[in-house]
Amino acid sequence: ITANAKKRYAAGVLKYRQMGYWQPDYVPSDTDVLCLFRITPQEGVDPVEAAAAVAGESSTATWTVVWTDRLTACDSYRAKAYKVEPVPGTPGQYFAWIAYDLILFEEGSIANLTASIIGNVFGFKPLKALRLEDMRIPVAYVKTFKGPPTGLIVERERLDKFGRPLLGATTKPKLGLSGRNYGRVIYEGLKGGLDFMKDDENINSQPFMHWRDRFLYVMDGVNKASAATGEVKGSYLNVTGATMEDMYERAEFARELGSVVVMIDLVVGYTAIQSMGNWARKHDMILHLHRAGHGTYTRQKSHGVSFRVIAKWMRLAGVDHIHAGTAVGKLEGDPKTVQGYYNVCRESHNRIDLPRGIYFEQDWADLRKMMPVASGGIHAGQMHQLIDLFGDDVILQFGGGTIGHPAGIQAGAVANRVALEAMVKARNEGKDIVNEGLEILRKAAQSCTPLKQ
Ligand code: CAP
Ligand code: MG
Repeated sequence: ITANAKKRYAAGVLKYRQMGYWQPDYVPSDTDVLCLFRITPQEGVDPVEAAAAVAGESSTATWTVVWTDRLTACDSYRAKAYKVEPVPGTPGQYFAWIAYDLILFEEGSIANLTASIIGNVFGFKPLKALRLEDMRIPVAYVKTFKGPPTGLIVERERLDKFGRPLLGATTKPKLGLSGRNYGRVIYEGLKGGLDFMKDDENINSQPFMHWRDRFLYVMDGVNKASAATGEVKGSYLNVTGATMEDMYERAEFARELGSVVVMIDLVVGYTAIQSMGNWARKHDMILHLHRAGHGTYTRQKSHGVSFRVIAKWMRLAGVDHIHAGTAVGKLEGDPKTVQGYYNVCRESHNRIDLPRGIYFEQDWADLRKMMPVASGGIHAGQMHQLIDLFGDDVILQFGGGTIGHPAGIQAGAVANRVALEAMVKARNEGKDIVNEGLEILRKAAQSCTPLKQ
């Protein structure tokens, strides 16, 4: 920011406040979209002015008054910054609450919603940093989205698995296996006791294994493991591709082969995710969403978009599984914050819960629930922590934590299943699994060599 610009900002040359984007008396209506932004104004920029600028640029305004404003019902079209407060304990940062009239958004379109809310403002000069912390989607807008195609309740019914977390594993190494060897990993993991296996985020259709090869060998493994165990099993076939046509073709083939689930990745974009949600809804398929790339914009605490907001958008868009972090394991995450993400996925109504980062009540109007997925460097030795943190409605996914077992993949799966069942049983008997967790695992390992190993 140049000294001159600084002076202009400091002098209030930006006119958003005067233009009506700051309305401290405004009482949000039940149909408004509400946003909570964390703003870090440049030095000398008044936080209220900065909040008004965010409201302006994310709704109707540009940097100056335009004649054509007079040709619209600008009072209701303007977003309103209605509250600004310093963030406790973080000098220089402010929370800004902004309300948007429902008329500003196209029905059922994440692309349209986000083009406004995160469209221009993150590169805005008067701000050093900006973070979208939370959103309240009014019920009237929720009802214009179709939501998860299957939802966690129907998923459990289809799988016939209740009263415990589901178990999965990402096939490793991420890249390089041939179709035949890949299929063997799927069989071993499922036969050993996992409910799901999973393609990794970057496995699509590479020279060493084309997608059709993968799908054929994977489904061979799934069918053999289902026959051997008598359980419904699945493997998330990653249908992510370069075009929608590719993705539909891959998904159709997965369906023809009898897969219960297909997978896509956040990198395909919001519109593609909604289209795949429609496809899954039409064909009664479970839709798994991996979140590759999210850390580029969710990780920094003062800039970007919180994952709780992404989770809300994805519930509207319509996916059934969503990676939501672990708090233990190899990837960054604070336990309470991560629990907040899980609650966004699987509660029918979110209450305000500040320690977990839930700033708004959110009525989901019976939109189905997503199954959160815990993954990233976790293993059976953390079973007590994972169950304590996340309860039963979660998929615990151990990639390296299955395939890295010293006695092989099937042994890894056995260890995870035995650890899971021992821990759920102990919890149901009222044991203190947090403090006695390792003891419970050791006891279970006495009659299970793979777990002991
Ligand atoms: C996990 C994983 C997942 C990450 C994604 C990986 O493998 O397959 O992509 O967990 O993170 O590639 O790292 P491991 P998140 O189980 O072997 O660690 O779930 O947080 O989106
Ligand atoms: Mg991965």
